[in-house]
Amino acid sequence: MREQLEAIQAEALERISQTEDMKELQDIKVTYLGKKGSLTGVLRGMGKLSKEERPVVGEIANKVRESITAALDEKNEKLEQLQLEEQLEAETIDVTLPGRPVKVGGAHLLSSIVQELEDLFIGMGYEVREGPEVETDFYNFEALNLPKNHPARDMQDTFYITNELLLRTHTSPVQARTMQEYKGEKPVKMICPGKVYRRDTDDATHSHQFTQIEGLYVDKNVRMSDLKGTLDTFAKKMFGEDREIRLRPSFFPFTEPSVEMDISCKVCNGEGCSVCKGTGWIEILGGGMVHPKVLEMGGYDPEVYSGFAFGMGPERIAMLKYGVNDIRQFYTNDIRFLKQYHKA
Ligand code: 2NL
Repeated sequence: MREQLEAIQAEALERISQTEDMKELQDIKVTYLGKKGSLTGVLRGMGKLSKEERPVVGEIANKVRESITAALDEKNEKLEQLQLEEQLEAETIDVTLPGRPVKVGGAHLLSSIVQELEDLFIGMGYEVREGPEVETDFYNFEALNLPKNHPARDMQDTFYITNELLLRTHTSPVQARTMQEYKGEKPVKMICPGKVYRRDTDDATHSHQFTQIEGLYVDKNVRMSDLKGTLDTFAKKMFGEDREIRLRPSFFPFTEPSVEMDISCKVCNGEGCSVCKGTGWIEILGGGMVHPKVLEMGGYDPEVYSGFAFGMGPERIAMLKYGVNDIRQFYTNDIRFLKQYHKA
């Protein structure tokens, strides 16, 4: 029996030393130490041994088991280590490899300009307010001193939805709504940016939908000089400290008196060129002192309150500032156009 045990031990250790495979190692363990394994088989036969032989053979058997178990454990550990090293090798990442570039979008030129204008007026104490694009005839026209059949309504060819509902032709209804909301109880100092609609045929300078920003300041003792100072500050911040402004008399139904503002041409510095059509001046916006009837309809007593208002088109501002020559560029989304104005 001793030879038998020693043979089993030798065979098992040999097989363990030969294998390089975890699964095979597991099989070897079962073959020798398992319930139906060869060592187990020999141990079962120990019952037939004499009383004297039994402890001697038992001790040998234990030693054999221990040595096989130790060899199995050692090999197992070695194979696990090997496997780990292989895995680490295979999964190595090169942290010095440059990353794949991520494509980042950017704001539309028009959005950037509107943002810039908002920041500028917020800096002068204005609040930014928005309102509906589908408006009532009342807020778009009546409240702005444009009663039904008023000839000036023709100036703004309107998209009507019903007799009373329309697409707003300017952002002024937001201001009319704000005055009503404030009930003549506190000053109004606001700008309202947003989309407006007019029944125009699209070409290089017209779009049936465009953007407007209007400003309104209503308080006690607001004067024309306040409007001039505000517009001068705006012009210099937007177009450069070296710009001059001038106000020309004009007409709007909702302001009296009304003005249009020009800035001195940056291209020729007032000398006259093709951009300013030889005049040295470029028209930027319109404005004036809020008409007493508009104040009254907004709930402000024109004997106590006065105000100024102005309106401009961000598309026009952007076209002048960046030399864009076709308003349709803002809406046709040619990526080559849009990309030029993405800040880094
Ligand atoms: C232009 C001219 C203007 C206004 C807008 C206004 C609003 C209220 C009362 C009085 Cl609530 N006026 N807005 C006034 C004058 C001119 O816009 O050329 N815009 C592109």
